[in-house]
Amino acid sequence: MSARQSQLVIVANRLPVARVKTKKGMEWKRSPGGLVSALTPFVQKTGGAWIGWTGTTGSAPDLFDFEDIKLVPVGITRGQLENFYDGFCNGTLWPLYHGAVREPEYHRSWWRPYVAVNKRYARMTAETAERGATVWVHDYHLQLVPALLREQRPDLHIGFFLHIPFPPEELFGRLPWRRQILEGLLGANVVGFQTPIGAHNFIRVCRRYTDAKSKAGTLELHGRKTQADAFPISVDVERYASAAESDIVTQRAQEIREQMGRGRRIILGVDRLDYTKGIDVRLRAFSELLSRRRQAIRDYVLVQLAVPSRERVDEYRELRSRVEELVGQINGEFGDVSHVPVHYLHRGLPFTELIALYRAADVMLVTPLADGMNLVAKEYVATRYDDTGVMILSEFAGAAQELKTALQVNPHDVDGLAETIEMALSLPQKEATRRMRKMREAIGNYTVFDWADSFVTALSH
Ligand code: ADQ
Repeated sequence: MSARQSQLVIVANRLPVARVKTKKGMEWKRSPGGLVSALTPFVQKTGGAWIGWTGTTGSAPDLFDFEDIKLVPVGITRGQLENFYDGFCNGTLWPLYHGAVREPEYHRSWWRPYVAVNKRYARMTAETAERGATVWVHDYHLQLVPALLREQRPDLHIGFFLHIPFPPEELFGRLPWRRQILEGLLGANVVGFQTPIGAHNFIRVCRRYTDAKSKAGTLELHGRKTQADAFPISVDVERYASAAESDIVTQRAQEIREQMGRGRRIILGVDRLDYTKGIDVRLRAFSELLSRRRQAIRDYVLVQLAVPSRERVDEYRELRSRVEELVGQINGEFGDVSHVPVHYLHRGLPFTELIALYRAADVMLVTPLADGMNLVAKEYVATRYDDTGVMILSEFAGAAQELKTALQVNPHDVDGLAETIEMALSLPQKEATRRMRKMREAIGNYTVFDWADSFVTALSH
């Protein structure tokens, strides 16, 4: 065992840092994103460790300290990247857990590397955790780690949180390795989900496919107990709200409005370019709206941001082509030299630019076909400090459980979505304010820090 062990260990697919090129050469920089900023203070406070992949294949660098966190890099080979990550994680689990919106593929040649990589993470965690330490494992890439770790280190408090939906029995039951996955998760003391539905689905399949018995949210297998519960993730509400009120963002939002055309209504979509996010259906709905309201074409503009994602996977390359073709069709059919109906950006934006867009948008379109939570929905609400703006939200995003006064839609229904966009654009101000105020109350002061706190507290009981 290593001489420097830790009292709190985070285990995630990725490390909270990435190697980036700077003027001084290659340097490690903290990765953007809510999860990293939520967990960092916890780990720092306890002098804890974070185990994860660096994002590049080949041999892993030695462990190193970064901002008071001990980082333990896990090496992934090119073959594992193809079979474990692109294959089993993103070709089997991702579509299956998202309601099989794409057909999941089941290959034994993907499963074996999944087991091997999970074993490597478990071994490295066992070497890193102090006696009686708390270990928090994240997401669908590492579902076997809790039981593998428990075998080696029964003294640990092990928690697992799933960031994506946990599917219902009729879907989960298709997985050839369903029992192994469930027994893997049941190695944890606490298994957390984004919504109560996820926890409920998990308890049901454990009763059906394992020998576990359940009572009031607790499962018992071989005399060991696992609590299954919902811990909805949130955002750093204060950070978004104060950025939204800053002069620089206010000015930039005003500029965006002017550039888009004075008086024009701005509709915004912000997503990772993923087939679960419903970007293509959304574009078809916008096209439908324009064809119904030809006299008002110049009144609206749709801004769609799409962060590049999983570009090695065929499905994702095809999705990109389909989305870009649809954008081209809409602009070709409804645009003219002085008006472009869809502005499409295929890249990540700096934080202040993103917030300025949230502030400039009259209508926010969040229409995933399935989504664990969807942080974009909560980010938009957090930036509406003046209760302005309207949000259209998919019934199938975890966020819909909390943001009940959003205009909720079935994201598969092109006509319904076109009608809801029209309704959003003509919603009386008073009604829009009432709805947004309720959403802001729903998020309230429950931040991503409270989320992390409540999970760690549940784990320490
Ligand atoms: P994701 O599927 O990645 O997360 P989401 O929750 O929407 O989805 O988070 C996306 C993040 O990327 C947001 O913070 C957003 O601001 C940012 N982003 C998107 N487009 C951007 C752009 N063009 N420029 C800059 N930033 C951009 C998974 C699950 C979700 C769950 C989260 C957290 O799929 O359901 O909410 O984990 O648990």
